[in-house]
Amino acid sequence: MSEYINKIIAEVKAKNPAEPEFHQAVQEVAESLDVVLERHPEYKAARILERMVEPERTIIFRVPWMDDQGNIRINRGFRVEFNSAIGPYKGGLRFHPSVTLGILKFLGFEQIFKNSLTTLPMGGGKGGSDFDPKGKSDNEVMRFCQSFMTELFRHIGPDTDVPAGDIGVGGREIGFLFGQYKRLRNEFSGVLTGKGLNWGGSLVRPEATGFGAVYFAEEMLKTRGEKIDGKVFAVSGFGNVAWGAVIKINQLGGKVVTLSGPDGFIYDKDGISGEKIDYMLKLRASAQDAVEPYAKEFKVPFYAGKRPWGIKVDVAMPCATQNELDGNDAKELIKNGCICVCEGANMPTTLEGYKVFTDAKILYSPGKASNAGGVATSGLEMSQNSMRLPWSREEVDNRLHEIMIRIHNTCVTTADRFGFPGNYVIGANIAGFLKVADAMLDQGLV
Ligand code: NDP
Ligand code: 2IT
Repeated sequence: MSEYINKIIAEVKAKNPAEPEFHQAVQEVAESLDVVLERHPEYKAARILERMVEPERTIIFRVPWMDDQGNIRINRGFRVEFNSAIGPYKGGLRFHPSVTLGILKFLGFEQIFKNSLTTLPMGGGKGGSDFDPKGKSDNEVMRFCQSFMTELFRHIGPDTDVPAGDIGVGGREIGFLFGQYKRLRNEFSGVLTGKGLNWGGSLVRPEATGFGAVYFAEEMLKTRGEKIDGKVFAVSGFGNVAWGAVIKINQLGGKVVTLSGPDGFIYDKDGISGEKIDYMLKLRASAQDAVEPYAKEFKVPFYAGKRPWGIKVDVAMPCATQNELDGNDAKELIKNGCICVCEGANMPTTLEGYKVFTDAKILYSPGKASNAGGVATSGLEMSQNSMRLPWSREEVDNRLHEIMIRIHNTCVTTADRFGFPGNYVIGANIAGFLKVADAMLDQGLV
């Protein structure tokens, strides 16, 4: 690695202590960009990467709310507005007790490159709270969301910053957030995506991240003359992304044999299909943080405290959370004959895992490329809101599919052009970077 890149990484670590996930995301991207910055001294001269690792704006606020027993609770809210060079800040909100500034900075940083890859005009941002939705009533979630939006509303808007869902934030939360925004602004606008179908939401948005990731896996497999039909998949998580992925894998003839939660994983050798997929929605809505009830309901084995990466499968799709697949898991997958790892979650693989996959030369895609279908469909929701015209399911799905094919091709051709054939991480990072970097050059010192 060049001295220049090592220096940037060291500075980010020194300046942002106690943010290991942010360091990890920056390191992966910065190392990929070494070759670009060597070839293009203009980016170095303008200190583009140094500017990119610093959010344009970070908002941190108090979120007081009252629980059902009348106790006052206090959480912390965040919005990291990372980069607006190619469009309004765009990215999800995460409600999970593990949320910290560092987690949201890693997610916001990744979002810059992901959104750039979608080909749609969206900048990068991320937000959320350390609020724990586990075991909360609908009324408690509503009061929390209203309090959260009572501060956030002054910082966002359809042309400024457009939040959406992520872990712990789905249709219900977007509804409460939207209602409060509308009330405070006296304005009905496309300020959030992932809205309900009756009030400006887009068809296919709930399924989009999972569908998009499977479309991406299909393209990867094609490069080796393979297809989804007949393949066995390990999926982790059981939330929104995992659900969409399981539906699409089934539609294309694949079989999913695992799901996971913070409590462990289930192994269903007959495949998760039909009513079992609908059961995933119930499991998610129960907010119990556990996948074990699936094992009881369908009488399949449950492995407490374990991850699903030791099961023999053709394709692995981590769809739960960051750093859920490490170097040992990666070796285990390869030992068992896995040929493709397609990330649905954001940064689910550690840097060691990435190295294992690259050395083994298996198909491996980073989340910022393969899970971009979610935010891309959010972009399509924004277009429909601006036109005030909804598109049909087929229209949205076709556009999503085309976007995923295009992102795949961009990753492949960019990796080739810069001398790393088959490396989707480098392809995605460079392609995502170039568009944003050029926009920043055009816009002067901002
Ligand atoms: P959900 O809240 O719907 O589901 C998240 C899943 O991961 C749940 O099964 C959850 O279990 C599990 N999980 C959460 N935290 C942990 C943890 N610390 N350890 C183990 N399991 C955990 O979220 P999504 O499906 O929306 O998000 C999943 C991933 O996909 C995240 O990385 C997210 O950033 C990413 N993503 C989401 C997009 C979207 O449009 N929703 C778009 C692109 C990426 P539990 O809740 O019980 O803890
Ligand atoms: O990580 C992600 O891309 C998301 N959570 C979706 C963001 C969005 O704005 O739809």
